[in-house]
Amino acid sequence: MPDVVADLIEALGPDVVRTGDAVPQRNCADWSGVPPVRPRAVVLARSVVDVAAAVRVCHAHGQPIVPQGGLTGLVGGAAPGGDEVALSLERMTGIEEIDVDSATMTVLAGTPLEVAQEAAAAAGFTLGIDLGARGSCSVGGNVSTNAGGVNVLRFGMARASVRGLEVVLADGTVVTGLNKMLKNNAGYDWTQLFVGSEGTLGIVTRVVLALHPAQPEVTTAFAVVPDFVAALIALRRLQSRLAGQLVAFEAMWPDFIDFSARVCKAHPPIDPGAGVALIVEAASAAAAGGDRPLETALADLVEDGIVTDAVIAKSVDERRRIWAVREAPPAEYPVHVPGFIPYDVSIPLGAFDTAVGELRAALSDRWPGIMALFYGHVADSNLHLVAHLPGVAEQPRAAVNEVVYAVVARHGGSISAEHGIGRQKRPYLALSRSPEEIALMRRIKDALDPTGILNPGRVL
Ligand code: FAD
Ligand code: LAC
Ligand code: ZN
Repeated sequence: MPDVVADLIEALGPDVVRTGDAVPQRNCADWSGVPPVRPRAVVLARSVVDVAAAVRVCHAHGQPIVPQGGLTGLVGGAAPGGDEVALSLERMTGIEEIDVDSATMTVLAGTPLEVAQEAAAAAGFTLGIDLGARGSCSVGGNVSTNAGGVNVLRFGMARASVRGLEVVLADGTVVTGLNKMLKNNAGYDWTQLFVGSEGTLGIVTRVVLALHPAQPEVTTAFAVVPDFVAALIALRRLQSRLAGQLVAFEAMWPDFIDFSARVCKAHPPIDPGAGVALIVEAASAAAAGGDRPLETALADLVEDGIVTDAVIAKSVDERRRIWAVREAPPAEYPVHVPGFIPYDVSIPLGAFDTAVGELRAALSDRWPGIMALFYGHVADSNLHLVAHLPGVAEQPRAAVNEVVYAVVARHGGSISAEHGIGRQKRPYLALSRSPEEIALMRRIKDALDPTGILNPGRVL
């Protein structure tokens, strides 16, 4: 019987199916830092027809498949094993339609997020998904991980932007549900089942995204508060003053700011010292002839002694430089701290400050000199932590996980706020989900992928 690779080549040709030295290096790893592994083959699908054909062949052979988008995932979900076939969507790019009346956009799953954002803006809309990896990550990857990012406060997680999907099931069946309507309760909303399923239930090939009216202007501020308690007071005050106009509220602790400035050369516009730095962004009413409500609200917070100092970006370039303080480190970790251990936990906001203190103490007690950078989308209860032991070739990933997740579990948090479980967090799923929840997930997986060929070893 011909092997799976021979059958794939026969079905799709050698330009689509690459093996051996013809496997591109980029398809051998994702951003999570797991060592690169060359998969058995890479399928560079050109269309949903190619995806369905590849999945059918793999299904017939019981061949494991790892779906790949932009490969910016941080949990090893798209990093291939040597016995897997990587199914890459990177050639399946393009905006198929912008429906102005429905305020939706239909895109091929491999489309880079930034391309979709720019197309939405050109048509007078805003796309509700945004994250630092926007230039490289794909819309299909954003959907498959239910990505969070910097605008969740205003627009929700990726799932809130999904109106319809086309997916290829584990046996190669194509299911097309390109719904554009806000309301459609005709039976189960199966599309949401695939959102955040990390490639374990099906391959996403097309996405209908909800669009929002273009924001005429945003005001971006870099502010400093003495501590996290003040950050929470500022958040609540801004939320009530700006009534739904708050788009981003990011916090960065001193170690992160120091790394950003010293290592990435992204200097903050004001020195936060020992305080917590914030990036706050809000839609402004200036275009409608009003004032800049964020500016006024921050001035009041300074007067009340809650915010120590704040600057407002006065130009596109100043805005870019403020965001660079937040976005440069995650983009540069692999260069400066190879083997870095990233976390995207969530912690109830009331326990956040205590948990940050406990995490910092527990890590430095156990590993004196450890680098621990704290930052995050704090309005979403989402704390990022990046840990790295200087000069250590083999980072003690499992031991650091134990220390971090013990604190998270103690405070009733989640081991993943936004990046997902992938391979790297799989052993810890039970810290955040009950046995009954995991058993339900297993039943869903078994129903949709009974032979277990889709992204095995991820999530479950
Ligand atoms: P990949 O890495 O290619 O894949 C991710 C997972 O989805 C894998 O399990 C893969 O098998 C599966 N998959 C990919 N495409 C498909 C498909 N079409 N069908 C089925 N399964 C598929 N994440 C956040 O949530 N918020 C952030 O703020 C954020 N910031 C980041 C900043 C940087 C600098 C980096 C490097 C990453 C960041 N991430 C963030 C993580 C990552 O960018 C997101 O998880 C993103 O959604 C992954 O998209 P991707 O196309 O790169 O997916
Ligand atoms: C960020 C990624 C790490 O927010 O999720 O920078
Ligand atoms: Zn994030």
